[in-house]
Amino acid sequence: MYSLLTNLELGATMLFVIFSFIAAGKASKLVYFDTEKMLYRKTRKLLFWTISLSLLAAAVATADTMLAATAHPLFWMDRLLIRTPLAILPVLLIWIGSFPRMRKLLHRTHGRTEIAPDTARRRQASDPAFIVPFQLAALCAVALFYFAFVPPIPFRWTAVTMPTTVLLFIACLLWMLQTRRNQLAAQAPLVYRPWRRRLQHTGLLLAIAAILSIPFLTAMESSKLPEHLSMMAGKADYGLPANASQREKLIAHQHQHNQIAKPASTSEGITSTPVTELTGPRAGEPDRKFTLTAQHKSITLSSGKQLEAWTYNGEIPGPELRMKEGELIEVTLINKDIEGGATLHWHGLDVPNAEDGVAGATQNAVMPGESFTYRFVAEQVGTFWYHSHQSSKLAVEKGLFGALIVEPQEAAAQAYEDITVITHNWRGAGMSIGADQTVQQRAIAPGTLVKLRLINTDDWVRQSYILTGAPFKVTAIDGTDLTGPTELRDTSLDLLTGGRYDVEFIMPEHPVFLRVGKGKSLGILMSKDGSGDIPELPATTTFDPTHYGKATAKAPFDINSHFDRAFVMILDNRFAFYNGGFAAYDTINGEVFPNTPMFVVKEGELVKTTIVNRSSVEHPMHLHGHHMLVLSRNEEPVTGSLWWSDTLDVAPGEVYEVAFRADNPGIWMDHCHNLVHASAGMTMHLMYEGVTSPFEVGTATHNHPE
Ligand SMILES: [Cu+2]
Repeated sequence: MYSLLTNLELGATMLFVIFSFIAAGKASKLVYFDTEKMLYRKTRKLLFWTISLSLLAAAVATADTMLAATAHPLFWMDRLLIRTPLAILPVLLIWIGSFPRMRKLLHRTHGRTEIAPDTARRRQASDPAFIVPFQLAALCAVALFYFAFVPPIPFRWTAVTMPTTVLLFIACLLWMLQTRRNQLAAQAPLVYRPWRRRLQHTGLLLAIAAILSIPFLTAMESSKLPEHLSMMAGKADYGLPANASQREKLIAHQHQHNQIAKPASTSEGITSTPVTELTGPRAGEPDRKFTLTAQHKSITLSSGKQLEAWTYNGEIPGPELRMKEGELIEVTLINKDIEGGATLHWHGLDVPNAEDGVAGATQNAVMPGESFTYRFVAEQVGTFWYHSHQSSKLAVEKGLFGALIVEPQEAAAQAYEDITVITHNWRGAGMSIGADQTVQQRAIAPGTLVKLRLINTDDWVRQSYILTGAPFKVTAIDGTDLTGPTELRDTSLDLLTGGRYDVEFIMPEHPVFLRVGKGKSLGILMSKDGSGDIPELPATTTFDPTHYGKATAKAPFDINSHFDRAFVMILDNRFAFYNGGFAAYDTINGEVFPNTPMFVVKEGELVKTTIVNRSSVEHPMHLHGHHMLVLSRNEEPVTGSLWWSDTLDVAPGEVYEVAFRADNPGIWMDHCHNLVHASAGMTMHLMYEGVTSPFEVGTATHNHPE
């Protein structure tokens, strides 16, 4: 519904821009026609444009009103209060000002022949009250277009008043020009000189372009990432505490520290802790050791396609790291020859901050010839993955990732077949499960419990996984077990980048097929002997975690809890400047990095975030170091099993309320895991008060986390 209404509104806006310009041009030219017959004909045609503009304005208003009736205010505030009036007002003026004059002129020129319009007709045909409403419609259409692509959300007065002032100024100017023309027309017939008019228009456009180019080029230049930039220097957002007196205190605090250029050790009694001290256990013999060597390698996929990959240990994906709950893990990263550097980030594992592997925030990128050792205790049981968080878009695309599985300490009551399904889109070579681009065949004895661990590592693909041939349960989301999962059939499990589902089923006598995508060419065929026919694709519905399973575990907090901070994260798409470029970017709270907000929290606080996706595409929002409890979607509380997420699929038009306990101090990235978005600035971070980082990003450093 949201996409339908916003697309309707946008389509109507575009047509309104085109139609209003045509109508304004036609209205302005009326005075130049040298016979009354022509004047009659051309005036009558304006009726068509009037009705068309009215219908388009009505479409904009209807779409906006319907949004207002169905969606959260952040989706429609600007639309209903700014864009609808911009479409409706000029059309009303046309009906009030132009239409009666148009009728009068038609009445006076009806049935006339080739005679030249007299003074009275010329005055009527250039009356400002007749012509300017059409010109105003074109002007408002430009403003409508502007507000559609540079929405003033989060609301800022200047973002609305400045363009409106310019609009009013130009409207006055148009009125003066038309009054002048009206006076001239009264004196003598005006001669239409197309070349002169074109020259005038071109000159005017060039002058406007020249004037606008100054702030435009300045903004483009100043958007370039600096040589050195500390992650601690950001636009601090302290959220809004529920308690009023606390809120006042925080607002005062906010004014004081609007730009945190120095360590955010701001509150009384908080001492500063560098990220480098927030490590896992440094001493003690590890229970498990891994070494991952980042290196270039030519790889042949199962389809025979060749890849120049970036690998860990020469494998794509990198080796699966399996460990047991509670073990002390030591992983040494060696960078053999990845020129741009590499790191290791444990996606979904809430490790101590210094082990999080984000270049420029928690460590420096590991350059060729260098190494770095990560140590952490594997505390969460479940399905995770690791990847480089240095130039992550390119690194993940090229192969610097792998699965990470934490098994429970005690062996499961029932033995099970454990299959990791890590899917990836190799650029130029297509989709695969690991390096496998064909159907895998596995022999599994009937009666066996099978666990599939689905991991989507793609950039920018909503991947669907469909299991046919057996009823199944979704037992975990993002590495966290669900309680009381119920059986599902004909259900598509869709994951955005970074998300994971664990699925379990009992192997029947007949074949079972896990389909990756909708075709038959990629998937896993499981049967008694590994052979058999691939079942046809049934009609499916998409799995919805908001009302799945049974609530058996008590939530540590819920939608009615008292939250110490409440943040709002608005995802949108708008024209913006980023690192010396100007384009339509995916934004957080109207900005791209480094102007995105930095959510500041104190250790121990209970934090709620409302995530609103106003954009036209989905965003898998990934918070490092914490799991978010999903409280509600579209203002409807989540029921059933508790749903903890680290990579939340936020579709266009959706509003999620999520909450977490700030129990893992550090500087934590919070970004869209469509890495193409993240690398274009859709990234921000969560900052604990008192935590400092000696690391920097910027063009003069090696650190480029996305
Ligand atoms: Cu995104």
